[in-house]
Amino acid sequence: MSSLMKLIKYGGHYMPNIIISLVAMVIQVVTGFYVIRLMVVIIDDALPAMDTTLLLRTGALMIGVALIGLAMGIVNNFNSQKVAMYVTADLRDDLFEKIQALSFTNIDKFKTSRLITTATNDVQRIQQFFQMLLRIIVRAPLMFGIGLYMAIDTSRSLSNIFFISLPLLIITIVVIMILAFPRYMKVQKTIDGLNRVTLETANSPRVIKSFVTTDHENERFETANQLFKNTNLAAEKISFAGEPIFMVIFNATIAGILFLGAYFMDQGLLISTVSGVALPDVGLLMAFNSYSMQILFGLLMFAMVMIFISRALASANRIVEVLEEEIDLQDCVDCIEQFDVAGSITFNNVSFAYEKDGNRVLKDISFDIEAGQRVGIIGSTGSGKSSLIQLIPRLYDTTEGDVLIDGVNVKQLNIKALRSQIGYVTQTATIFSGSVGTNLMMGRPDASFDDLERATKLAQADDFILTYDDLFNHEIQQKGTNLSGGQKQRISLARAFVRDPKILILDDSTSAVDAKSEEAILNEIERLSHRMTTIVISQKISTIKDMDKILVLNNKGRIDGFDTHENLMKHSEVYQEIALSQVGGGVPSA
Ligand code: DGT
Ligand code: MG
Repeated sequence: MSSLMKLIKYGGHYMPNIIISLVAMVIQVVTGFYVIRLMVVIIDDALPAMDTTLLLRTGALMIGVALIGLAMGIVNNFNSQKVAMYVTADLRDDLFEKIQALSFTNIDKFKTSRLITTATNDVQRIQQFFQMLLRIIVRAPLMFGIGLYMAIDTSRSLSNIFFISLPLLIITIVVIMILAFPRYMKVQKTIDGLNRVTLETANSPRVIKSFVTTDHENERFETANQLFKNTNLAAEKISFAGEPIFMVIFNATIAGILFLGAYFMDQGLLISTVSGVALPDVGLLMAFNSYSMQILFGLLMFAMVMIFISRALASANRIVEVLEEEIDLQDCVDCIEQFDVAGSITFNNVSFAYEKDGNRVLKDISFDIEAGQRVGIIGSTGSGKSSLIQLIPRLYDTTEGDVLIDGVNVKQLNIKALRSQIGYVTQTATIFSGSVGTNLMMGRPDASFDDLERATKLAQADDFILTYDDLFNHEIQQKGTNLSGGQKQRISLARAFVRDPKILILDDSTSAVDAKSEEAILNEIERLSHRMTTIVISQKISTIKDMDKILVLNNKGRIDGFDTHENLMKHSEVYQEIALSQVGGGVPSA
């Protein structure tokens, strides 16, 4: 419940709307009761005395009061919708901000599909909850409370019926609440499963179609979909079952009131005397009946609120869990905020595991790179090359040991300032929808046209970008689907060059680029080496053999050598093996 309370606090910014909404609701409820009173006047006073003036006056008043009730209902509805929309928009903003701040370890823990469900579906449930809350939460107890008071005031003897019906209704509500909550919690989890399959399928349509695994994907989706349907049904069944039970108790109460009323009248009770004539007090019975309906409707609404609360509670828990997740990769308290990276990099006995107590993918790694050096990294797939370089911009923290830049531990540097001086081109080129320009300017938002032109030339991306009529305004589709693999790589390379970084890290970033362009890129890097330190990961010896030094990782996540091509050919078994396997691939022997 505390998680829901935390979200309710989001309503604080919209107090005026909440107050208007609640006041309108109170007036609406009061008008409902006033209409009943007016009805009693008509039945008990106007009709028996055939007082047409009173009848018309009271009738007109009834219509007026009912219209006020209607208007207040609209005011309440409008304001509660507004508050619900605004609150959830704020909540979504906060969630999005938080998700962006999460470290990779945090994201691995939650899983992407879960974060998507939380940012969309869970927030949607909170929106529904807010709408319900402002429309019903005050109305239900008011209808119940005033109704009960008026009913008892009208007839104590008839009120005895509530000793049976109210406990029955309350027990039903509590049981539904207890049964529904855990089921709704499960429903949200199965939506995560659905999202996971949908995400994977939508992300890789080409793989699925070319491997003709559509049937397999359909099956996976079907399973997830069935699970969702069944879990949802199990939860909804509880709410469905509640409805007829309520209606039975509801109708039985009304029948009981009429029966008791008739019985009392038969016994000579509930008689009123109009103009000296003793008549059954029909007005009283009708009024009592109407108050009872208000009481029962109040409870029914309360039951609905409970169902919405149990749904919202499941979602609120999930939202608050994300909002309160401790980001495990934090800026230090006394960080060095402003610094200019010169470019030397040191690893001191670094070990690294992706999960706490998980497998070490890097073990006891130590090396020094001087500022301005060009360093190649090679090793078999899965040897830990990508893992290693991600520690430099501090995308992950080391499990043991330290990474130093210019002799300072990266943990003591302001993360943003550190990352802004590193150009990191990831192994899979990630391109965003927008234009070529917006993609490049992610490297540096204040980049000029000349900067973009220079960077595209360095990345050998000018040959295709300059053929576009609209140059940097050229539209890129989502995930860069209208670009070839090599074009995507060159745009992401250019994005790093735009930044004019002090440390440039290329993770297999020229794998899809033709040999001529790759050579040109490497030549540019050599030309710029006085300005930046460069680390180039590659599977190909031909790409890195001319680097100042080459770091060789073995398949146990340890360093097998850190030397020049010539020396490694003499001393590193792993390097020799790789070289041997690539003979004929343009690798001259040492
Ligand atoms: P590559 O790109 O195929 O040549 O391989 P490397 O050398 O870049 O390997 P790397 O660093 O991606 O992976 C090393 C090990 O770490 C491998 O066993 C897979 C595992 N690993 C990689 N990324 C993640 C991750 O995000 N989470 C977890 N739990 N494990 C990961
Ligand atoms: Mg890799």
